Amino acid sequence: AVYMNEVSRTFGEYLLIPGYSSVECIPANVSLQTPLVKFKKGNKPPMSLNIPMTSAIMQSVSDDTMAISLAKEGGLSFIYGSQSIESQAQMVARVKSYRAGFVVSDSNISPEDTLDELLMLKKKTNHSTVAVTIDGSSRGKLLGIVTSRDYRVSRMTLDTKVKDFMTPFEDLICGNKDTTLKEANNIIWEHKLNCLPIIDGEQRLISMVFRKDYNTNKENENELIDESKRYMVGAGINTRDYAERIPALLQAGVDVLCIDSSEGFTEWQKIVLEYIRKNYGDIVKIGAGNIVDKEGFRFLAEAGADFVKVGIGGGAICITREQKGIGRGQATALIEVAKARDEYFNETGIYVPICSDGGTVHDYHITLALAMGADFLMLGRYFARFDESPTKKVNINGNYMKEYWGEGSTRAKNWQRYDLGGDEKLSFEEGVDSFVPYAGSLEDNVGLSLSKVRSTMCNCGYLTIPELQKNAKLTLVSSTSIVEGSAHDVLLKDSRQIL
Ligand code: MZP
Repeated sequence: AVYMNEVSRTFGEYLLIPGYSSVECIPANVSLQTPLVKFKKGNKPPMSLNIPMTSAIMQSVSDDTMAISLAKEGGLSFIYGSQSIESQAQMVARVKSYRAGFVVSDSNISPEDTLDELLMLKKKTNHSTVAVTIDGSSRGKLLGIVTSRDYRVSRMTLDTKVKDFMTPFEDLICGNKDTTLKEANNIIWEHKLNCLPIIDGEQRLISMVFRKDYNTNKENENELIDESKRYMVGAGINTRDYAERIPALLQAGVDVLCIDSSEGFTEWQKIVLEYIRKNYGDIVKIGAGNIVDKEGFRFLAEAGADFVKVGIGGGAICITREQKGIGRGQATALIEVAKARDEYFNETGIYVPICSDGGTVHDYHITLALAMGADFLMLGRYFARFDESPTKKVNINGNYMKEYWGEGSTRAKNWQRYDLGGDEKLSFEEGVDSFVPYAGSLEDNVGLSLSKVRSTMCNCGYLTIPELQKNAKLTLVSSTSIVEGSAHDVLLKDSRQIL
């Protein structure tokens, strides 16, 4: 056997040392833009993220609602692959057919409002037509559907009430008052309707969104949009049904794929990467993984991966290390793979971005991962806590929780992610079914986490991720200095834990 002399370490064992900050080094000047896929020296990456965050390829994390919300903040979701090809492709198509726009009003518009009021807004913003929709995240009941035919302004008079130009429930092809937004979107997709659903929550319109062809007066400059103003979205695939799944996802408009596997240093992944290159050349972008050492990185980079995912056994719901005794501390894995990525770049002139996947617990871990060389992160537990994740919010002993389960749990039944060939189904679990504390909206939380990342970068004196990667000074911490680092030797008045 070969013994690795270095101890396998986690993020919690490191801290950043602050450095000199110039007066320009303020959070507002920090850019978090980062490459998503490989590029040649001297060229610009063909795809980048505006913030270094992607959401995990998991049933309990990444559906179309999550994808739209995260793209609005500048990150990217990989829609989970442990579902039928058809339903995964539908989720992708829904993200792609969602029109990037802006919210004019959050609460003041009701079905009693007249078209006149809508037209006033239209005039103010110099737009030709309007569509009304919720801001993407609610799973409320459907009130009605407006088709493009119905919302043409010329058909309406100034005193038409909003509710009068909603298609009545009875006229819906297969929806009714209890149809959820998800089901409505299915109807729209299935019948190729050019329309946006009007949904309530409380039987009221919640927001108005102007469609992509309008000028916007409130834009999030981070929004992750390709040229036609559609949000970018990724999707997970497996090494079994890829030849059927990939064409369906591409047809639905997916921007980037990722082979989703608990252990990716395999010939199976090479076969899928070769399939992509043979059939689609370099046009289709695909990530691979997960690996935890330099050999794994090199294997996938040489096989043609557009990015490589790092991390085995560090996920919050993961019990792979306990069950099988494989894995590596996330920090140690990342540091070694980042070095291998840089060596590969020096040798070949090709930069293959790496993604730190799993084990991010505190916001400062995001900055540490970037400093250790990650180009972006993939997070599961983090996003599972938000309104936008697809799971139930439940009240447990007075506290709200969201469900979060692993892809290796019997609940997910994602055998493809774990099997090693043959016909055997999973014989033991590698993941758990759990709750995580409910934390509110994605927008608020991502905003807060990234403000911490930006201010730490400024404390260290860096305005970009590449500068941080190149120059960061990191130190190991002893267990007693960890104690020193949180409130100590005082009696807390408020004992709530701040995560
Ligand atoms: P975390 O952000 O919750 O700590 O970790 C999320 C990552 O854990 C996922 O992106 C995936 O790589 C990994 N994962 C998902 N399911 C399991 C499992 O059931 C798992 N073991 O390890």
